Amino acid sequence: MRVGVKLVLVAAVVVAAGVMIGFYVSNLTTLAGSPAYSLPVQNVNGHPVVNLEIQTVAAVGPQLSRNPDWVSYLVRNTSGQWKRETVWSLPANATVHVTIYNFDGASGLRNPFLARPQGMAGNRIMVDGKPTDAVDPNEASHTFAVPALGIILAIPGVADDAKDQCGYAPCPMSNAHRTIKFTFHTTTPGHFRWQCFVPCAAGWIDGFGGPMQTIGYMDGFLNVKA
Ligand SMILES: [Cu+2]
Repeated sequence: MRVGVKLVLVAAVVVAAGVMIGFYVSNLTTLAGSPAYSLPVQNVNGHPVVNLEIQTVAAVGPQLSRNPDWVSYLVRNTSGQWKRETVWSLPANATVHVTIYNFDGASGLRNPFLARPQGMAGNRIMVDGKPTDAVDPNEASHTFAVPALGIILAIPGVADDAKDQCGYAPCPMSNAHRTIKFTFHTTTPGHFRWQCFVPCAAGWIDGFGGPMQTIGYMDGFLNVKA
């Protein structure tokens, strides 16, 4: 084959691969896999306040997903039901009180720097009622991070030998869990990605496939609206 023909073929393959990767990424980074949930907003002296309740689970279960063994985040709606919806609509310039109930064991952080909570009020979190400004990196199950807002925190896991561990989600509060609380503030309107940075997707290459890269499990968005 002539060199010119080879070059044209290589260029065509590179362009086709680029277009396919583009479609793949745009599909993953839009609302694929998760409907949006608008959190109820309270008005406290003219200031919007939102309570966000989340649970993190080792296995999402057949009731909530056709991938029952995938690790996941769930949100509690106003009727008290846990939903696999990770795109959350919030008002701008609001105070957001977050409670995370973690029912999953530890996977550990690859980057111990992420063990120091940052970007929330006071740069600290409450872990089982205790104020904490550094989590043991080996204890982390997941992180909740909103890179564009500078928010990152590690979620400590349930001990391996804990009793009454959750099988499939939604997990009842009677199952072993850790409780993490913190407050952050939204500012300008925008579409902000949030995600877990712990390679927690068991059975996938380096723990980063499947639920780690699919909106509706370990990733989502904050739709901050004016
Ligand atoms: Cu995770």
